Amino acid sequence: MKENLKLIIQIPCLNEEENIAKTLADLPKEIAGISSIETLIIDDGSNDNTIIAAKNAGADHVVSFKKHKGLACAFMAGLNLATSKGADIIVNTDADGQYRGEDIPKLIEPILKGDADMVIGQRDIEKIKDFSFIKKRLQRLGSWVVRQISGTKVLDATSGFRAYSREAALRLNVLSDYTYTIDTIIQAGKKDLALSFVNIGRNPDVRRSRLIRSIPGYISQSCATMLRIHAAYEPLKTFSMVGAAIFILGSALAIRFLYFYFSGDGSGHIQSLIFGAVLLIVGFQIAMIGLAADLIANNRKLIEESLYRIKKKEFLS
Ligand SMILES: Nc1nc2c(ncn2[C@@H]2O[C@H](COP(=O)(O)OP(=O)(O)O)[C@@H](O)[C@H]2O)c(=O)[nH]1
Ligand SMILES: [Mg+2]
Repeated sequence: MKENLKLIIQIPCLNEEENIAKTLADLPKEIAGISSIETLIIDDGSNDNTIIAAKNAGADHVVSFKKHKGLACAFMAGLNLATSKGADIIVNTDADGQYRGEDIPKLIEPILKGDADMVIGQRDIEKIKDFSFIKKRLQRLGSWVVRQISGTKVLDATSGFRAYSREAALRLNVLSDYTYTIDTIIQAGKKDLALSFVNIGRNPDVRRSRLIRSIPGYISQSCATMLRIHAAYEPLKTFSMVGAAIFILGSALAIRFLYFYFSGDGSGHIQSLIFGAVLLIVGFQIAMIGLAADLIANNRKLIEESLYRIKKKEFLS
């Protein structure tokens, strides 16, 4: 890696007037191997005095959305801004002090060593007293699903405490407006970015989570994200699997009908013949949609490559 490395620590905020000063004060002022550390606050249209509090507490860069846009949007704006300001490494942390500044050197170490593009700080979910039994089970199940989809070894998929190399920051494109945590892991897996994991500590919650307002809402949002991102990167696989399942069911019904037909009892099974034919058509159509989606996904790959090259040039100056 080059010398004079710049680390930017970004903190997306929504109404964090009360916590931001303490969180900023907890961040390390120097780290071996890093020549400058700057902080970046992305205020998502807060209606309290988050911006003033952050500026008073010495934040280096503060951007503010006039209107609330969602955490994923703030996260992406942070990555783009940090890279435009010359960051070689970007750390994302929460404003409510859940994560510990003292863990940042450990978090960026795999990037400094040249071993990783993205590092996830993993909490020991079972030991978190603030998480209910159900939330712990869901976190583990969710991380398992993300592991299957992304082909990575992530254990704490929803951790927001992460480090990104400049390369990863230029490559990731989050389109959802709610969560970026799952989306970025799947993208890292699909884009062959090198992922590392480090174990981190955690401070007790100072307030309720604003992201997980209700568990059913959170589950449905997360499932939708996983489905969409999986379909975006593996469209042929996703659609042809669904299409094939329906097609096989239709074929079974058609074979059943043919059996009766040749046994001389065809007229009594017209209903199942119609149902079978419908399933065959629907299954085939879904597989065809997969082909169209695959063509669109190829375009996404080209567009992402162009965007990467544009950003790389644009942020160089
Ligand atoms: N930009 C933005 N940040 C948010 C939003 N909701 C929460 N945050 C920030 O994201 C971080 C994590 O939020 P939090 O409510 O603590 O959720 P938790 O991770 O489940 O504890 C904090 O820094 C919040 O200020 C939002 O809608 N937009
Ligand atoms: Mg929190």
